[in-house]
Formats: sequence, structure tokens, C-alpha cells
Amino acid sequence: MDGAELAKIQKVRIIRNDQREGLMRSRVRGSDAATAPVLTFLDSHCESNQHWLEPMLERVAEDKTRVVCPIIDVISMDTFQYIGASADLRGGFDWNLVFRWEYLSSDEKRKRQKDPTQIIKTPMIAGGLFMIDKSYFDELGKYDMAMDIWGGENLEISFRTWQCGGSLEIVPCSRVGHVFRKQHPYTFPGGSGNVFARNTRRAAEVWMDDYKKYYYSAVPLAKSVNFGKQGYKCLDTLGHRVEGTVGLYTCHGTGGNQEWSMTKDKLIKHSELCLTLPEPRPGTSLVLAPCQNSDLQKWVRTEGERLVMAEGLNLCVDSLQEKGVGLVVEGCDKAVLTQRWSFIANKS
Ligand SMILES: [Mn+2]
Repeated sequence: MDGAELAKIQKVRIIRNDQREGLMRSRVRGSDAATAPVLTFLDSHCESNQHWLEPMLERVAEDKTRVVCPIIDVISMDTFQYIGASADLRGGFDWNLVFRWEYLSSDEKRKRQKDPTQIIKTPMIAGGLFMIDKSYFDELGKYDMAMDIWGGENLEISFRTWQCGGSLEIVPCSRVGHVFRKQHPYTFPGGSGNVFARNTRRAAEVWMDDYKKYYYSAVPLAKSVNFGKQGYKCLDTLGHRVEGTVGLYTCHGTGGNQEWSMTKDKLIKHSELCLTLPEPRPGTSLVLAPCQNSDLQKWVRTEGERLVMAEGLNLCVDSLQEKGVGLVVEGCDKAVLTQRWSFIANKS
């Protein structure tokens, strides 16, 4: 396995997802596991040039709100030949919100001729290669975790950065080669067009305010792409009663089997029944039982309120085996995506 080979390299640690998560959730997982103060994201099909790291590190060390990229040189997909790219480009987009390179103005080019080491301010990053201060990445809220596979996330992180007071720049003294491919060597569940449109629509809805109308007029089909909470699943009794397990079902927002409340006594209640842990052991399925205020019915939210932990036990609600045995508890680990929960306030 490639991963096993890579793991032999000093300082390399391989983290493998249990299921396909896509670029955004995978990078966030890597980021959460990282211990260094600065994160560098590189696509797998990159080859860094000499002294590529230092010029970017300097910019971030001076000001942690800078999100910086190298100049992305081209590695030929056919011959692996390394071809230097122009330094007179920056990132941009059309109203269809597809990333594109754009030429610097002649004014900016003149300035760069005097000093070719000058950084290039850019409104957008290509997304595959960049460096960001880890605490700043956390502060910004990382990526949109509900985006799938790939696409649109570079636009989203760019909007996020400069609308939250940061800046984006290309550091011309840093060069990294990247294999630009003609097509994706993998499939997109739901079709690449739909995934891209959904991700992009999420970015537009969050960051563009009134300007999103230009996107919708450039891409009218985007209006019919499902971009919201319907992708999420909610805690559901699945119609089970006392001693029955609980599982997940597409969120419908109309209460019923998905109506739960967390009480001051730390109970998670559905009507008169409580979410109950029959035994304090990992792998145990949760069941519905009459509320008795027992210790195995008490839950606390932890790790930024994302985990739901059995009080006093290092056991958290986990949905990984939901399809087989319903929700279970497992050893708490905030990096495990199937242990992450959000509480959505009831509309009524
Ligand atoms: Mn790439």
C-alpha cells in the first residue's frame, strides 16, 4: 500500500479515513491532527522546488492573517517535465464562480519588473497548494465541512479569508510543481457537475450576499441544486419504542421521531423515553428506556460541543455502524467524523 511506504519516511504520519470524505473534511482532519503552528496543504501530485518553504513561512510568521501560495509551476502529465509558469498571474473568477488565472495589470507588471520578489496580492487561490497559520485556520472556521469531494472550496476559503480580515497572496520566490490533469482519475458520487454546483452554491449563499444574483444569472441551473441541510442526517427513533435502538434518518425538520430535547439534568429525551447506555462499554448500542435519571442516561457535550459524551465516561455517541446496530458509544475522539454532532434549535 502506498500509505505504508510513505509512513516509513521520517516525520510522515498517515491518517486514513474510514470512508470517502473528500478534500475538505480530509484536510480538516489532517489539520486537527497537526501539532506544528503552520499548516501547508499540497495536492498529492506536487513536487516542491528548492527553498520553496522559507519564503512562504516568512510571510506567515510576519502576519498570521496572510494565506500564502507558491507560484504553481507545471509538471507535464505526459512526460513529467518541469515547466516554469508565468509570475504575472493572480487568481480570479468569473460570475460562474469557476477559478481562473488572470493577468496582472500593466501597472502591477511594471512594479514587479523592478522587484520580481514582490508578493502578488490575489483575491482567489487555486486551492491545491497553500500555507496558513494553524490557529488562524481554526479561527476562520476551517473549511465548509458539508462540501463534498472537491471543487468550490478554494473560492470559499478565499472569500472566507478576506471577508474575515485576512489576505491572500502569491509568493514568487516559492515555486512548487503541480501535475495539471485533463480529467479526474476518480468518480464523483452524484456526478462532478452536481457536486461542483452544490459546493459552489454553498459558497455563494454564505459569502456573496446580494452579489449571488450574478452567479445565478450566469449559472441558472444552480438555483435548482440542493445545497442545504437536506444532506444531513438526524438522530431518529426510526419508530422504535422501549428497549429499541436509535439510528439516523434524513433530517425532515418536522419533529416526530426526530424530536429530542436535552434537559438540565443532562437527559436526552424523546417524549417520555431517554437515550440510554445499557452498559458502560465501547461498542454498546444505545437504546430508548424510561427516564430514571440514572447515570447511564446522562450526556454532556464536549470538545467544542461537537461530541456527545456519556457523563464521567470517555465514551461518545458514534454513528459509524448505524446501519447495522444503530448508534453506539466508542472511545471519544474529536477527529472521528462519525462522533460529530450539532444541535439544531427547534423552530417552534
Ligand atoms: Mn491538483
